[in-house]
Amino acid sequence: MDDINFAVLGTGGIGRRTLEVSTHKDGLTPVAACDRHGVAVNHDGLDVAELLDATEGNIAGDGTGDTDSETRANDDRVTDGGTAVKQHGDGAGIVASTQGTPTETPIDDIIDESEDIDAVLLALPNLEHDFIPRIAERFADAEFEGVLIDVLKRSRVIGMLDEREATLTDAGITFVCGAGATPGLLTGAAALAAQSFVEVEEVEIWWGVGLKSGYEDNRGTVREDIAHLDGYDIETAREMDESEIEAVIEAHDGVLEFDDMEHADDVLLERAGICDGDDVTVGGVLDIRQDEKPTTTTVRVTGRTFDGERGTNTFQLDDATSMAANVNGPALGYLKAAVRRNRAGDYGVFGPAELMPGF
Ligand code: IKT
Repeated sequence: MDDINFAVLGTGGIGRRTLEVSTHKDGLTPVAACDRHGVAVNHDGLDVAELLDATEGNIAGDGTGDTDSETRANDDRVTDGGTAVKQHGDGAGIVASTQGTPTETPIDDIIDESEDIDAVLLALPNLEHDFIPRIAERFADAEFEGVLIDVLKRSRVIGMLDEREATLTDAGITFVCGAGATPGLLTGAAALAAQSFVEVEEVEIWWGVGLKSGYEDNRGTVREDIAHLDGYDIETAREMDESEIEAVIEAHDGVLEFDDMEHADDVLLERAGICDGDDVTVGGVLDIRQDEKPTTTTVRVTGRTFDGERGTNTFQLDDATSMAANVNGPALGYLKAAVRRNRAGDYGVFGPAELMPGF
């Protein structure tokens, strides 16, 4: 029977929706959350409804990646160097909740409470490639023994976590990287679809997201996506102010198409022994004018069977399931799987193609 106390770093779209989804799941008790300005801790369980009410539309350094300054502020070891571009995400946030306490060191405050926490979901921006790996190191240095889990996207970050594997293992940490939708659910689906084959030739991930009403909540994700467009990278995307982001969206008539994204599904499938990372492609369409998905999210795995056939196994998400459902459900499912591993003494860095998520 699962009985898991967990914390969420970041109360942007992902952090808040994770808290919400957890209330529909057995065995998960959210006991701590933080944003740029505050922390909420209750080891008997947070009042999620009150916290969501207080933070909805009132995001403080929202943990979904809006600015370099926000990244710095979330990384409370680093004093803000003053590159601030004032943008969305500077409301009172968690401090507006009756459970919230103001702090200048939100992450350290959660680390201080972590002895009684089984798992920590890092729903933080990763607009500096090593930001999540550095957070992991801080938990290891503080002798946290438990699960860390993130929903990061970029392939190159996995290597940075692998470099820290010995430190994480020595501390007793089970780290799951890339546990959202892609990488995450869709990587895991590709790993299952590959089982029919003895050789995998190609994995194609193609996603569709409609974000009209969800745009405010997911500005950080949109910013991270823009970094994948031709002519942009993570540094330029980080420096853009809101009006520049909106100008890019406008210039594309509200529909952004991405081809050959640097998404860690490639590295994660390769490290699970399924295929060569070069044979994995990730792309998709983000439509900010409507909530309907502009295209059906599909994973196609092409390979050869032991008995000489060549085929393509296809996995599709229903157009009715939202990005929030497809990111946060799997994140909590992988969190459950990781806690089981951790309790069995299995430490180190894992990807979504190596674990079967709990439900
Ligand atoms: C992510 O957050 O995992 C990546 C985003 C795409 C999500 C795909 C969801 C598919 C669906 O709900 O059908 C995007 C790349 N930011």
